[in-house]
Amino acid sequence: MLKFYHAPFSRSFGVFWLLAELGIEYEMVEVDIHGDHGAPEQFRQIQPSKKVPAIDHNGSLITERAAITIYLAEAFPQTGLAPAIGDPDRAKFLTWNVYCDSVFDPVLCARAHDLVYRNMDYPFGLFDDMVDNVERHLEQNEFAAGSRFTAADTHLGSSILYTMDMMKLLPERPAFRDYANRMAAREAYQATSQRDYGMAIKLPHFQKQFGSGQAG
Ligand SMILES: N[C@@H](CCC(=O)N[C@@H](CS)C(=O)NCC(=O)O)C(=O)O
Repeated sequence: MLKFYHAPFSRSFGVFWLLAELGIEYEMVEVDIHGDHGAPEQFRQIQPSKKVPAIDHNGSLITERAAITIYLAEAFPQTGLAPAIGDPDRAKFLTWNVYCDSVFDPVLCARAHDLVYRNMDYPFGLFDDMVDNVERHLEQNEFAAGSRFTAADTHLGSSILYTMDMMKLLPERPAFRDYANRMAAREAYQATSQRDYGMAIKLPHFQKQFGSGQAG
């Protein structure tokens, strides 16, 4: 049995999209992360920082997006979304999954909060280095892991789409736009976006932001 702990319009979107790409059955548990103190206290038993996503697969709890993404792609190998050990794409598959959480996301959070720092002071390094690295990679590779779509793209793709188009934190560059367009054209991405939006507009937190509370 697979349970997916999710909140709409959040960092758990990439896993939501991956589940659609995998085409597997699961039960979704919607977590309200918009309370005065974030998610309810009992959610800490699932995710120690009370953050989504998390999954429970046959009693095993997995947290952190990179771990969940790699775990799911490997648990359902028939979908071909995880390059196996020995596959030349595996190095990039692992690197880019982890890079999203350990460099891309914290660098952009630091930028959003105007943190001024030296490269050597934080493990995630500098904004310009991150942006140039992602750009170089996407100029040379059609997908995160190289030449084919893998689960690393649901992670990198959702991260780029969200931070470039919604947050306006990642600068618009041709390589990012081309990649984002390729990702957004996927059927599973579009279906998941619609489902996620449908969930978000039911929440008072987002109704305030959308203004009317109605779907556009
Ligand atoms: N390191 C976690 C971060 C997940 C995360 O930041 N989730 C946010 C959603 S955007 C969250 O649940 N925030 C709720 C809160 O902090 O109360 C991961 O990569 O899985």
